[in-house]
Amino acid sequence: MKKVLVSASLMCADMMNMGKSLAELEAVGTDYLHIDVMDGSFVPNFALGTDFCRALKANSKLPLDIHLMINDPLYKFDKFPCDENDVIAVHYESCVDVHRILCAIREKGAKAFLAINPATPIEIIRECMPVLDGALIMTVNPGFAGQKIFPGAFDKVERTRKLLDTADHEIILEVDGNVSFANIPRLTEAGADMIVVGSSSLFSKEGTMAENMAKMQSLYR
Ligand code: S6P
Ligand code: MG
Repeated sequence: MKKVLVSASLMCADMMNMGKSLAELEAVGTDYLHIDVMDGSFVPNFALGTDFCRALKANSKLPLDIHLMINDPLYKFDKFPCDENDVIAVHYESCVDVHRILCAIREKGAKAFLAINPATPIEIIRECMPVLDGALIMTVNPGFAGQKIFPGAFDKVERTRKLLDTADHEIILEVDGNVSFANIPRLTEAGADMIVVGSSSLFSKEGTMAENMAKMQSLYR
């Protein structure tokens, strides 16, 4: 079976039973906990934050995948707990000096990922590749779960894979947004090696978490 890293979007978990969800996520073999941090300004929604991340660190062994959808992340990212196994993703669209923050994330000891919105061209990734551990391609506009993938997402992922393969070190290609059972084959075939999974797959009400994970794994191409 192809190895694809699974990052579970906790925004889609049962907030009133987070301890149970964390235990289930560990049991089914989730690789990362995806935390959508939203400030109501960079995106039109509020969600999750530093206290939640600290609680996860204290209650789970799984590494964090912190997706910062906030303005001025340079002055805020170091409020989040992280170590060398954790990912911090910042948006190109949210900061003037994106190279500076990517370097600062690495200096802090975490993995630096650069996230881009559907309308942002992949070419901006090229100049940052020497300091990148991963690229996060948003396959929906950021802010909400339960959206539809944007037309052209598969082609964008394929072009990004080709670009990242020209780097002199391995760069992970993460995709986020409507990573559904129907879209997983095309996204993994296009070169995604880390998938953010939420309401349309891992947390789908169609099956148990274990059944949903097994179904996802059968769809990797
Ligand atoms: C969206 C956010 C995502 C969602 C995830 C939800 O702004 O960054 O991480 O939580 O995409 O999954 P789904 O299957 O509902 O699209
Ligand atoms: Mg996200």
